[in-house]
Amino acid sequence: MTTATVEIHLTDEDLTTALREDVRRGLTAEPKWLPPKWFYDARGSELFEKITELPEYYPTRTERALLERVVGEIARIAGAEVLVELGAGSAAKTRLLLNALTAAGPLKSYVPQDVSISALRMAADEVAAEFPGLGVHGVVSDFTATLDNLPGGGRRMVAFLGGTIGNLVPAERAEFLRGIRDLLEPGEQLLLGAGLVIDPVVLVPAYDDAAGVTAEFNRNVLHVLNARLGADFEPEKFAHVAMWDAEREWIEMRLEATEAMTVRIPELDLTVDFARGEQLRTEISAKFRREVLESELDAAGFRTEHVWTDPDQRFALVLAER
Ligand code: AVJ
Repeated sequence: MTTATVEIHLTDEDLTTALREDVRRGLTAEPKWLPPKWFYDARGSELFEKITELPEYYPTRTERALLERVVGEIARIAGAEVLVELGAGSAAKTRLLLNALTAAGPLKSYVPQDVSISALRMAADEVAAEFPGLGVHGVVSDFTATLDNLPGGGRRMVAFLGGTIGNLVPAERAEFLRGIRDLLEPGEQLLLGAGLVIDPVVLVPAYDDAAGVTAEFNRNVLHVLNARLGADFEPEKFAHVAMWDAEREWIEMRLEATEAMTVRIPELDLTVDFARGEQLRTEISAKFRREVLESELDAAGFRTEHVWTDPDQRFALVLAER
């Protein structure tokens, strides 16, 4: 049986150092904020999986159906020897791509990247078992920190699916796209999944579901701070807020203090005051117009080869070439 290899460029200690820096910066800022990557401990990842199954949360199933429909076409234009998947997580949509790319031709290896070693190990082993003959080489790293650890050699296609590009603020997004472009050789490709701007009547409930799963996911970041930094947040005293920023065209998730609170974070030697009604920003999820996607890719040095969308124009898959 073939086995997957996993290379670790991110230790638990690195993660704690990054978390400490982010929390100090974000919670001493005005207004307060935290980066969304800290939602995803084991519980947060489980809650996210539950979100993807909610009736209101259309992005995952829309992207999946779209990918199912066009993956053959993608594979025909692609000709990739190596599929690199950023933020692979459980690699749920990857099988579709791997099936199509192996059927179409020269795919030799799959390189899943993720911050979570446990998710990556499992996904890499499963794919290796399912696709004998395919080399599987996982990379544990933080793609917002560096892309340097991703291997070269073989014609690559980098896949960044799920609409996670929208969780980066515009400046981070530009830097990230430029980083991928710099990593690639001419002729190599990026496959990007991105949520499109749609009616807020559909959009907002996707981030504020009736069952309250997204609210729990949002509050999970406070549980993470309690567990990893010894903070004494009372998560149930924070209310979930999801709002559409029509000007910047992004959904913003916030946690609103339902009463005045003082939170201690002993490992940072930090005390943080919340006024009643004060909001802490925990995530942006930007939605795009097609032209904006293409112009941002162009600015980063990519040429858009093809854009596919679902019939309701809620989600786009873009194939771009360096
Ligand atoms: C990680 C990009 C898929 O922004 O839609 C889900 C995370 N946040 N519900 C998104 C999320 C709230 C999600 N992605």
